[in-house]
Amino acid sequence: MSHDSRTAPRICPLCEATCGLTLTIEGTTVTGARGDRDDIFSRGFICPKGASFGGLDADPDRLRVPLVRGEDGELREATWGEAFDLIAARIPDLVKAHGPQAVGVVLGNPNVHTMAGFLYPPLLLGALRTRNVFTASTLDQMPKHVSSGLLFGDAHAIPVPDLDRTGHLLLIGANPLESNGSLCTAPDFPGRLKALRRRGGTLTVVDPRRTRTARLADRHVAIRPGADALLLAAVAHTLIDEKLADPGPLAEHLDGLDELADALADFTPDAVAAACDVDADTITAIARELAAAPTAAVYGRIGSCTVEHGTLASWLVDVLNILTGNLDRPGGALFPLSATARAPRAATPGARNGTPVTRNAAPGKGSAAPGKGFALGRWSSRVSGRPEAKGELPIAALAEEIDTPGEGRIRALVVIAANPVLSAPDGDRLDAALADGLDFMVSVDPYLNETSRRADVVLPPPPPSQSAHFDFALNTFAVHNQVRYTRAAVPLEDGRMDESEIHARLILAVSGMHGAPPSAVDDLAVDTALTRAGAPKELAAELTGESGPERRLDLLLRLGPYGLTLQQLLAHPHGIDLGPLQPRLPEVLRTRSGRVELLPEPIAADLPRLRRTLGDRPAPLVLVGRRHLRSNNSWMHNVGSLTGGSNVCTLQIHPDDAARLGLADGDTARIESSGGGIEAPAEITDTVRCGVVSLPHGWGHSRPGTRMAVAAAHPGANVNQLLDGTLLDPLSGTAVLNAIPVSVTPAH
Ligand SMILES: Nc1nc2c(c(=O)[nH]1)N[C@H]1C(S)=C(S)[C@@H](COP(=O)(O)OP(=O)(O)OC[C@H]3O[C@@H](n4cnc5c(=O)[nH]c(N)nc54)[C@H](O)[C@@H]3O)O[C@H]1N2
Ligand SMILES: Nc1nc2c(c(=O)[nH]1)N[C@H]1C(S)=C(S)[C@@H](COP(=O)(O)OP(=O)(O)OC[C@H]3O[C@@H](n4cnc5c(=O)[nH]c(N)nc54)[C@H](O)[C@@H]3O)O[C@H]1N2
Ligand code: SF4
Ligand SMILES: [Mo]
Repeated sequence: MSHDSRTAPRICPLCEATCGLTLTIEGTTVTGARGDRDDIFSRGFICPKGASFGGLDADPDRLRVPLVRGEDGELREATWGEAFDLIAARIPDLVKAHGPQAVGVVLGNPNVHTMAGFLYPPLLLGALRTRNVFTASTLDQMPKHVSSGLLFGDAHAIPVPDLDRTGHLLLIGANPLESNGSLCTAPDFPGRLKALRRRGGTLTVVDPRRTRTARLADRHVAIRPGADALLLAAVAHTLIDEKLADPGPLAEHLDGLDELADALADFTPDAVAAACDVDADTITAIARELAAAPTAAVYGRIGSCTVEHGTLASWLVDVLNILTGNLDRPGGALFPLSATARAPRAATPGARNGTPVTRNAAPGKGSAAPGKGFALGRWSSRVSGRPEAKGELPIAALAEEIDTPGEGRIRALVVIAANPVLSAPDGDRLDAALADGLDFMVSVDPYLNETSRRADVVLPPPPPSQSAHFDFALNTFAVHNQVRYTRAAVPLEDGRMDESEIHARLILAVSGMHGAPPSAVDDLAVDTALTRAGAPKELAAELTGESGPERRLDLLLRLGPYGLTLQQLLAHPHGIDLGPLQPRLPEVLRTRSGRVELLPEPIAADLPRLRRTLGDRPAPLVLVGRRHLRSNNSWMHNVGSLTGGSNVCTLQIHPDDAARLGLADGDTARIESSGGGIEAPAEITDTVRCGVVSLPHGWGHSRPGTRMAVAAAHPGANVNQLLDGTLLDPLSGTAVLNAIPVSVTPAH
């Protein structure tokens, strides 16, 4: 280490595991990253992405200053003043001329990994009053939100498996050994699964691929893709049929148990076996194991969400947790309580210093007060009439909302931390819509990539070393209640703007308040939060912090269930342990009945669609996705240390299928589906089951006009070009990204 070398803690923002890192810093450059052994949650764990923090942080292709499109149509570097002046000159006029729906907003995945991405988008949407809101959720977990909204009345009440205490984990369509977990924040997920086995627990993995996670399991069920809802329905049926269903103390909060039994009557193991390609005995065994385990948790992720019956599968996951008495009990699936969650209604004003008020809420007694419930389809998309879910429209419908003429068409787009040209279906159509169909587009993005290259203004946030970090969203899915905050490890470089300030100035610029100080946005947010919480306005004067976002964090902590403060977090740089997950029913319930509604009407109405698939002839070849540990969606292919090796865009295919189709390892394969065709090298492997091929997503970096040199050198193919965006899970509007019928031939 040189004389000016120092270390600083930094929570890793690169995936949902939220590991604590110790950065080594020389001058203002991050030269190393290791796992922080003192971190109260991650205890030293790190993965290759975290270890490459320095490389990602210092990527020379990161934009340093805003880009603005000139008269000549080319993007050129500009000052922050010019960039916001242009936004203020264009967006309010478009709204005036065409109404609020003329502005669309796209929010991408990294918003869950930045403070700005949590604190400001709600205010942006409030200012714009547009219904044209699209996020990565409709490529991801929206089915789970809908299922939780219907079951519990709160789309954000998502139970997470109690990984560290469960006796049995049934894991469906998730590969945490590559993804490090999702909707289940658990640093060192692999170690936690191994610990489960060591303490005598068991793991069942349902996945058409023999993944690294499946290889850890006691039982791997290589299901036919897209059939999980059928499998889970048959497991639920078996529990009921064999009188193994016992919700235990949950029973007093449940509505619809008898109706559920009727609704699932047709889904016997024998009836679903052929469609799942899983024999009936295995299905029965899964049910019996689940019922017999001292505690168990069912957990489903991408492979159970981004499929035709994603909401049904997501609902059935929790139906199984409920039927086996594992919902809301230690070792089962529980609702985390984060430090910035809104304090439960039973909150007592005396809560202070890390004692959660929920313990005073007399758990297990009767029903919660009736809530507002959860409504679906309060409005629909203009062109194909897709219902909203959670205030969002399907991102697969974004292109048509731009390129279809008529009243209410999107004419301006604000894209924050999203790359839908690669991550959403039919990027070619969306790309053309962005190029030809928009009057104005803004991207808040550190890179000039496949999507931001179409923007008229690109606003680049600073690299993560120069940003503070707090996990507002991910702590609500954590397997252990805890709280950690890290300030920027390196001062903001000259000419940079903090992402929070970018968001605040953007809000002012679109809402006719251009030129007002960004603190006005934070002051307004503080005031609103105090009003909503019924807290005294004087609290605003007590808040501490160096910046608007810090003061807002302080406020949310103070209003939160543990009554913490920013100063306490700063005094504990490795985090504060808030204890294992606790039962929280009935206080989490927001249904109109104040009860868990086991068979909500929209679910009951969708079951016939599932039942009809029992008679379908399965497609001979279907496509599924996959993730690689050294990658993340579409934006991490630009760092040399993370690319290459097995992190490549190949078509994985079973040897029998390859032989049948005349493909040798390394041959270029042509993959076609109803939406389009692409080519990729074949990788012959028996880790995919027969009848299934797999391509990773986030590739296809071959478009001109981007500025990501490493990625462009190994572009890969965009799997989402196989889709035309019409195939959705109807209840959630989530794009079907797995179990796509395809044909594969050798390319000529
Ligand atoms: N076929 C297929 N498609 C998929 C999936 C799949 O499994 N299969 N997975 C889907 C899933 S789960 C998701 S979540 C989506 C993700 O899709 P998107 O939400 O589009 O996310 P990314 O592809 O990760 O792109 C993130 C963008 O944010 C930028 N960015 C990175 N860091 C920051 C930052 O700190 N601030 C800002 N403002 N921007 C930043 C990156 O440069 C990039 O442009 O992809 C989906 N697409
Ligand atoms: N390294 C890395 N980590 C990531 C990401 C990344 O891109 N790379 N992305 C992050 C994001 S945004 C998310 S949402 C999470 C996702 O986290 P996970 O859900 O764990 O992600 P995947 O690795 O895609 O695992 C999905 C699994 O489902 C399987 N599958 C596909 N179709 C089906 C099906 O029909 N049924 C069943 N049972 N299984 C099926 C696939 O073979 C795959 O193994 O990962 C996050 N972490
Ligand atoms: S597991 Fe996720 S949070 Fe942990 S170091 Fe790797 S990328 Fe970062
Ligand atoms: Mo995701």
